[in-house]
Amino acid sequence: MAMQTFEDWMQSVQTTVEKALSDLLPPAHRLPESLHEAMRYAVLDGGKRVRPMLVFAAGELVNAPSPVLAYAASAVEMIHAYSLVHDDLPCMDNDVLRRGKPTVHVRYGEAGALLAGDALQSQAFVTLSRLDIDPARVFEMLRVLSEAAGASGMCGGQAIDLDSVGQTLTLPQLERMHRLKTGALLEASVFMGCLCGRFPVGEEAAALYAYAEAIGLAFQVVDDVLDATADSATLGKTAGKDAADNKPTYVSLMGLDESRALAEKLRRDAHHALSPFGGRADRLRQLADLIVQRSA
Ligand code: GRG
Repeated sequence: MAMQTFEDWMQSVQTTVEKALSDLLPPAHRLPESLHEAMRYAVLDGGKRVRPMLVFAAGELVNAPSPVLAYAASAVEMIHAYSLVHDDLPCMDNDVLRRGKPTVHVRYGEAGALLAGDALQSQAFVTLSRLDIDPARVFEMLRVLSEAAGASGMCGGQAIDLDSVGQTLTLPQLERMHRLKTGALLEASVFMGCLCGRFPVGEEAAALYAYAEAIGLAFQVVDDVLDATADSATLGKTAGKDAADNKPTYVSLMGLDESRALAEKLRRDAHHALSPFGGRADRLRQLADLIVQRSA
């Protein structure tokens, strides 16, 4: 059978995940309606769904069942959406545009956005706890996702980010911040996908760790380049914020050309890491290309 094109595969994952998210989130008409509406507004009908696609691509490598992948992918996307809602709040990045729409606090107020983010985080773990598979595997997914989201991952990176405004960071310090803030959840997406099937061991496990690390960092290097070069309409969020907020970025530390070269090197590292899988890992390779070559 001919392999589905990457575009068709992306479309089918996006459709599957959109449906799963809609089913797994509380219905908008259930009380308290404003909270449920805000949760759905934050998650549905927007975003590139890069993390869910990583879950599916990694899961397909280990023959994981699609319905299980849809739950795992939805849980990761709920955590990601919650982080965006909280990051956009006036006490953090103070932004009014996200995914081409007014941010959640603009639409539902600050308290509404805070609560919607909190509830999305809980809903992610509720979702995983409802998986009807080996409980040991569910436990491992809960551990992987909570570690990636918490103080040793995304929240820790966000704290360093907030403390770094107006500071000069060294490249290793910048890399550490991004590995936590952005990389941890992207890496977890790969591992969550693998946990939906039989997690690879030995050389293959090491290959996946190396791949996940490379794309996690590449994503942020490209994010810094796009913030400096793309416009708000293309990004669906306010462009040029890093420089306006005096934030250390790859672009401010290395310049545009070197940042682009670094992203390309990380893309090649990601491809190289997957060599033990041969052609079986082509979706993960295509996702590495997408992450580095994207324009939004
Ligand atoms: C508030 C706990 C807490 C954490 C926030 C992820 C994050 C940490 C902040 C988001 C700010 C930001 C723009 C980070 C750069 C990388 C990033 C996560 C971009 C947004 O992810 P995309 O491009 O977004 O995958 P879509 O909308 O496509 O899902």
